[in-house]
Order: sequence, then structure tokens, then C-alpha cells
Amino acid sequence: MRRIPSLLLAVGLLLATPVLAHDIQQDDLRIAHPFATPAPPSVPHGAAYLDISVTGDTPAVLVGASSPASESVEIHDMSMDEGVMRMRRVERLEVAPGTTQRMRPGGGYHLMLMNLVAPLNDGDRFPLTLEFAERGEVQVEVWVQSAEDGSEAAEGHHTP
Ligand SMILES: [Cu+2]
Repeated sequence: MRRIPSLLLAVGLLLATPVLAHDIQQDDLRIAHPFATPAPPSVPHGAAYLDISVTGDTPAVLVGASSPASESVEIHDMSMDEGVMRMRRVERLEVAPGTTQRMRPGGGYHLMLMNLVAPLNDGDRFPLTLEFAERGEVQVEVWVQSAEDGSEAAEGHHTP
């Protein structure tokens, strides 16, 4: 009989844990296929990528993000500057109505996981909270996978 309370407790904890979805539809906002590229112990920072789609009439403005996987999360834009790849932090990323902002390795916007708590290994999953102006927070589950796999999955994963 002593096992029953602990079993019930375990079930209660399971139920209390929010189930994080990989693809999120929240009102007219859709977050698709969040993934992060693997980061070995020698790499201090990681990068996460996802697609943000807005189907309604008002833009979605990403103003921040956070995750237990790193000390902080910054919105970055990467571009070529006189032949050199440069990353710069941006305070907000606006997604216009009726459009999709795609993030992919190799350039453009990404979410920088500043000071990783642990290496990111292929197959790992971790929660990420996106903060949108006016719309509040959206929680997603990020999958760690190689850039090629992630991009392919992102492209092919959501064809209607
Ligand atoms: Cu960056």
C-alpha cells in the first residue's frame, strides 16, 4: 500500500508538467519546427531556428525569448558586411500579416542561445519561450538536429 501514494504523486507531476508542442498554433500565429543545431562542449553559444507565420491582420512582433538551455536568448540577425559574416542583436523581429519569417542556418535571423548550460546533442529537446508584443508568450519544444536535417524537416514537414 505504501507505493500507491508515490505512484499517485508521480502521475500528478506528469499531469502538472505542461505538454510542449513542437508546432504551435496560437490564434493567428503559427510557430513551426523549432530546431537547434548541435553544440559540442567547446562551443559556448547555440543557435535555434523556427518559422513564424501570421495569418491575421496584425503583425506579430517577437521581442524576446528565454530557455532553461542557456543563460539568455537573444534575437540575432546575421549578414555579410564587407565579406565578413557579422551577427548583430536586434530588439524586435516583426512578422508582417500574411507572411512567414523563416529562420535557417547560414544567414539572417536566428535565436542565439547565449552561454549554454550544457552541450546540445543531436536528439536532445528543450523548451523555449517566445515573447511577443501584445500577444504574450508562446512555449515551444526545440529539437536538436543537424542543420541539413533541420532545414529539410522544416521545409517538408508542414506541406499542407
Ligand atoms: Cu547569433
